[in-house]
Amino acid sequence: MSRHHSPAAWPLLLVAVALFALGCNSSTDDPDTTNSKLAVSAFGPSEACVDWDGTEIDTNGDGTFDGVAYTGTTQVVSFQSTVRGSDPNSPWNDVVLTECEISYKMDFGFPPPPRRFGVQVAIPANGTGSVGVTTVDPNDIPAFFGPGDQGTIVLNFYGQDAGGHPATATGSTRLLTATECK
Ligand SMILES: [Ca+2]
Repeated sequence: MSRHHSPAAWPLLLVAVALFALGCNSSTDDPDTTNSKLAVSAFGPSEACVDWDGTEIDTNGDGTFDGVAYTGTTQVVSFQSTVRGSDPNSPWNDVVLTECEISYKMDFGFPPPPRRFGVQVAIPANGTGSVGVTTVDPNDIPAFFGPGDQGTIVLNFYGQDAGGHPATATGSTRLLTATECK
């Protein structure tokens, strides 16, 4: 480091440092997160229909119904990547999501507990991806869902891009209940 900077050079140096700091702090070039912004673009089906009363079943094969089976809801979640920054199509911006956390907000009454589980979905830079997710666990239905219940299912996905930077995506879908779901 030179000891011979003239005082007149300091203002220029300060401007350079300030510009550098701005560049680091802007959302376009944050080195700690991926440049691939992930949107949840669709749910298929668009809503989670919970068959709250289940289906009567014959568990012991004697020809009469003696139990109830519940079917959870599965939805395909689609993602869209939009890469920001200077090198939009770099494969370093390809993302793999590996974890999903689901929480529930019921309009009335108690929600089922949150769930966290592994997923595997690749979303190329500026591309799309999709994954099937069990949005309502069948084991939660008898305890938490009844006629007319409605709510919102919130899904948080976690993963990283090819450069190891954390990546996230968040989406939500409506939950409704019925005695018959398609
Ligand atoms: Ca039913």
